[in-house]
Amino acid sequence: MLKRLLITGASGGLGTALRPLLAHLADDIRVSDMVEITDALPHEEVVICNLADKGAVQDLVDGCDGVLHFGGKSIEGTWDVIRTSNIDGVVNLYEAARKTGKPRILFASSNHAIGFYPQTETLDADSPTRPDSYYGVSKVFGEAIASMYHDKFAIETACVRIGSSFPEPVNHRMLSTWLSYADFVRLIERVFAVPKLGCPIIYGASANDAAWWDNRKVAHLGWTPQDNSEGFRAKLDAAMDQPGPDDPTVLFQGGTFASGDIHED
Ligand code: 15L
Repeated sequence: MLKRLLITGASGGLGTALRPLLAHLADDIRVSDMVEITDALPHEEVVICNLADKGAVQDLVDGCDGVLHFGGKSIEGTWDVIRTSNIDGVVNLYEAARKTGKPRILFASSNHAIGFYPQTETLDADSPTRPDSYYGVSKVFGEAIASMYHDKFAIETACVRIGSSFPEPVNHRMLSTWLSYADFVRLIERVFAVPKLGCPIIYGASANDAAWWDNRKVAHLGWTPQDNSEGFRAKLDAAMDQPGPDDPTVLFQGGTFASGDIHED
């Protein structure tokens, strides 16, 4: 059990959905975001913090032995925005980790680190990255920072390439990428429980029949996802047309992030 778990990006989609399910992980939970946290739970200590502010991030991480790093920009943006939140932000986090108690970290990477692969390919932890956007590039960078701080300073990180973590899949692509909240919580539990974590690349998807990703190289974590998107297929078929063969949502693993244009300032 952790003494103090820090959850960054606490007001974002994942932070908001998962926080009520994580109270059992630590004696104390510190939640942070750059915007107000309006739904803080009684057991949560709230710290408002901009990840681009190096000094503030050091104070934020100090005293924590675990970090769930959901903070930063979670979709494509201009380079200025991505650089500030996802490049500077992640460096500030790891510098703070190095200078404080070297907490174990779960880094919310993304399928957009490999989003340019065709949906016909199965990937595993050793597949080279193929980012589909500035956002995807920033996730590759975050994984590289995690790797360097592991090799140099023994800070352990689970780099989770999250697929689509929502209450249910909302389009046909998500039949392959869906990660249920319950399976994500099971993964978080394993990441902080396993005696030796290292710095593995983990694909964050449920046990979907339509899977593209193979997690056998991280079997030592003992994570067994239990949900399957297949139960939602009939509902999706009834709600929308199947996309055509040239649609980016059936060509690329990252879907429309791969076909999207550069976001200019
Ligand atoms: C992500 O990385 C995003 O944060 C999320 O909003 C979804 O777009 C997800 O990927 C996805 O690919 O479905």
